[in-house]
Amino acid sequence: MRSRIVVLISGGGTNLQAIIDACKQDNYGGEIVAVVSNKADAYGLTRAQDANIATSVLSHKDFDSRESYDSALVAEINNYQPDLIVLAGFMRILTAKFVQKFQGRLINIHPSLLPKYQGLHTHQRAIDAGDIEHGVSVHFVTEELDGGPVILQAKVPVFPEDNADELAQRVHQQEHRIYPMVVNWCCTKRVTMAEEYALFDGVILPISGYASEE
Ligand code: NHR
Ligand code: GAR
Repeated sequence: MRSRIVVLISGGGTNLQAIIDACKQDNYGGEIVAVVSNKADAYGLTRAQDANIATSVLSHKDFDSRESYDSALVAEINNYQPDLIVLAGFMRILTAKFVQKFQGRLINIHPSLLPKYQGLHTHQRAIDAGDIEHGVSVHFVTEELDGGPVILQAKVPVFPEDNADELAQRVHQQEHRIYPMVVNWCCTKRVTMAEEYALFDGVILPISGYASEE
């Protein structure tokens, strides 16, 4: 049985698209049962509808606190009985209560080599710091913003003439390679979370996540 995936988005949904495409493989471990956005105009909603996936919009602007928004979000997600919740460009910080409900079943893709550059504007910050490499991390979501255990990272070079958009594009290409793969690992339980660690085939991963030896 394929794992049931709910994807949370706020925007364009190119990572969502990469996962939608991966789900078409016969041997993929999961299926997307719903896409939930906090923004009604997110283009990712169109991508989901085009793939015949259920969508819902839950705007944070209709709620007067983070707690009330997150309770409604939990209820909405639970309608779909997911095994895995995937943040794909979801731009609202989640409360501790939300995270606790789904801990170990909740992953995010963050555009930096964590623990560097938690939070926003990561590409500009990497350029401003003069970094020669940058990248992307997939991690389990915990209460600590962008602080949960890393599952996998991919690196890209930073070239001297890069602006933030060019660098973001390079990072995006890597995001679309690694996120569908990690989602599959979570669906098949190759990757799990125990305490504050990510495990791969039952073995604790190092802080930078899985490193292929091939
Ligand atoms: N929630 C928790 N508890 N833990 C994490 O690790 C989370 C999270 C929610 C989202 C994604 C994250 C990222 O990859 C993520 C990880 C939004 C903000 C933010 O500041 C920061 C990090 C991330 C997502 N959001 C503003 C807020 O007030 C709103 C910004 C906006 O709307 O543009 O929520 O980078
Ligand atoms: C991605 O680059 C993702 O890493 C980043 O937003 C983009 C979403 O693109 N996530 C965050 O910055 C989370 N705060 P997409 O909507 O095209 O997948």
